Amino acid sequence: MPCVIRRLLLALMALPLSALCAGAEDFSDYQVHTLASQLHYPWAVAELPDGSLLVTEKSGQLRRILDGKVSAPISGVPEVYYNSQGGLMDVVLHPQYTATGWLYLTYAHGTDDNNQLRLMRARLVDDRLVEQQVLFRAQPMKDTPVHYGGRLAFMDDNTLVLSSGDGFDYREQAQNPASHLGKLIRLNDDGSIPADNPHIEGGAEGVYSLGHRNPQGLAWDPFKKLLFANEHGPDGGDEINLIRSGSNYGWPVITHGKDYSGANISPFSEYPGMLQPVVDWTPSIAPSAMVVYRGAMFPELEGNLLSTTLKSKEVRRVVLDGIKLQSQQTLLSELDVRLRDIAVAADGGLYLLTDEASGRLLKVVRMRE
Ligand SMILES: [Ca+2]
Repeated sequence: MPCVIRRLLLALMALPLSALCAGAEDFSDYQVHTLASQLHYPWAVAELPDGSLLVTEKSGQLRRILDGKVSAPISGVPEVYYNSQGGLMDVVLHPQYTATGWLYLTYAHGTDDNNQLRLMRARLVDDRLVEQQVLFRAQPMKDTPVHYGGRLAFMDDNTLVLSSGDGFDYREQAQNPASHLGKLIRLNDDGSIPADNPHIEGGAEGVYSLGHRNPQGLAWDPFKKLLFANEHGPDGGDEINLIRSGSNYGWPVITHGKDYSGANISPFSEYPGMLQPVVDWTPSIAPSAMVVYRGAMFPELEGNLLSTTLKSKEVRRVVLDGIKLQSQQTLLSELDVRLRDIAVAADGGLYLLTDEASGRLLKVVRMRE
């Protein structure tokens, strides 16, 4: 039965619309505009209060985009270790940016033999970064240029969650609480450790959850007060997890994926004390970023999880029933391009970044009559 008819019937029966239709309406009547192009592997976008946009390029530039004009690189960005998946990664604004002026950047630092994920904050003054402070250095150092994680999300209490990948060759470290590899890290906005972080026996500073592989998307839902993370599995086993303080998400003890050789990584897909994903994507879609959609422009997407993907070249829409998977839908696959980031604009539109050597910043808006 078409949703609109169900709506009418349900309205007549005075049932809540959420009973059948919430979030399940088709996403249509949209347009995609190109706001900027020739961005070199852009990784993250953040909207400033004046409507201009900050974009990171993996090779180390932070640029500001206004009215289609792309600025020269903003000065004061730290030198990054640019190789393979390493480079300049996320940029997010402090939740009270207008008052505090802080913006936060993640990046790979070091050399081929000795590198790590770092988090810094700084203030932006006349297209210069000033008052730079390095707030976090993932330990121990590693010698692979991959699996950094590197995504940031603020929660309501001004604490900041940072995803730290397993470094690929170090997957067992995801279960070692003393290592930052394969963890989510929670910090105060000044980099100090929140007093209410979980107590994990032998845990490294800031560890909030364990057992992650390469978490690429983090999304805080201010309505439901829930934190979601997506991550890359190996061959199969990509996941969305609902993040609970101090919990273990299983990698590499439990997974639905296999090694790229086809070998089993683990005989287990469940284990006592390890949480199951909300969504398992086998085969892999390679999720990159994720948002919980809360905005005015697309009411049909309200509360949905939207993940950009690299391998399957789409925005994967996940509709939840409470905290359980209800349905999924592929959006924007007609773009036919690897997508690296997604962000919700102040007006409720969607920003997307394409993952290309000559990458684009796109904005998805409602079609006007
Ligand atoms: Ca898992």
